[in-house]
Amino acid sequence: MRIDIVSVFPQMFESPFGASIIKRAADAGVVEIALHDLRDWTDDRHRTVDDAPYGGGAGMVMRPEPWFRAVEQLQESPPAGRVILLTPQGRPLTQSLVADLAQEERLILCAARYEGIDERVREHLVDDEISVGDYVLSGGELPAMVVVDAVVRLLPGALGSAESLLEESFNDSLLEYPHYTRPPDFRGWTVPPVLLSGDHAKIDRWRRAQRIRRTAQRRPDLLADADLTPAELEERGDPTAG
Ligand code: 9D3
Repeated sequence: MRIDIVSVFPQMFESPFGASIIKRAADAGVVEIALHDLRDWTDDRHRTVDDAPYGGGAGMVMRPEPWFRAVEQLQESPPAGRVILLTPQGRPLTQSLVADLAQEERLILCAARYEGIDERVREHLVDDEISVGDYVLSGGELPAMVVVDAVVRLLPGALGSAESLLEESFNDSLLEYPHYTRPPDFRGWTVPPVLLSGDHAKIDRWRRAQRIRRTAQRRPDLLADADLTPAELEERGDPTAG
């Protein structure tokens, strides 16, 4: 996959992308990431990317011209990219959207700053608008990094094979079971005896029960999508179960 990122702060991406899985994936040729400075597509001496809002009001609005010039120039070289604007008004990023993005040959991520972006960019340049959650950040750069991290780890060859196997078994809408390692007694806090029993069927049952319990307690919204057996639904007291 090729990923182009357009931002007035392209340097923000360098350190996170120079470490961890994204670096490994780039080194392995799984992904190619190109950073672009939006100001390179301005035409005035001050490389201005914003202007006052029509209709008045506080704050500045990002001008349309640099965005159109940037994205149209990037699109001149194939393959065509899916153009994504990171914005608080976008559709929430979920693992299913991430999996969908991971199918693309190329993404063009637009990370904006300032109070807003000229509406014509959304209407006529962008294919998708994505938000990473209902809290206020100061720009689209961190959200773009979140999208890149979540997508790249799904690309074939990005994870080690052990990690890839784990990935498959965890896409079932349940939270993880509790993990323990040595020592068996740390400051008087002991490891659940079942994990030391060597009875793997019993351990599997315990972990499964822990996952369901934990999901019900912390993220009941996820349970609706979880693949529970009729017996597990019965235990949860679901009146629609078996
Ligand atoms: C304080 C300004 N807000 C007025 C209601 C609007 C606003 C504009 C720009 C709020 C945040 C931002 C910058 N954020 C993003 O560009 C952004 C974002 C976010 O803030 N939260 C979650 N996902 C995203 S994706 C892009």
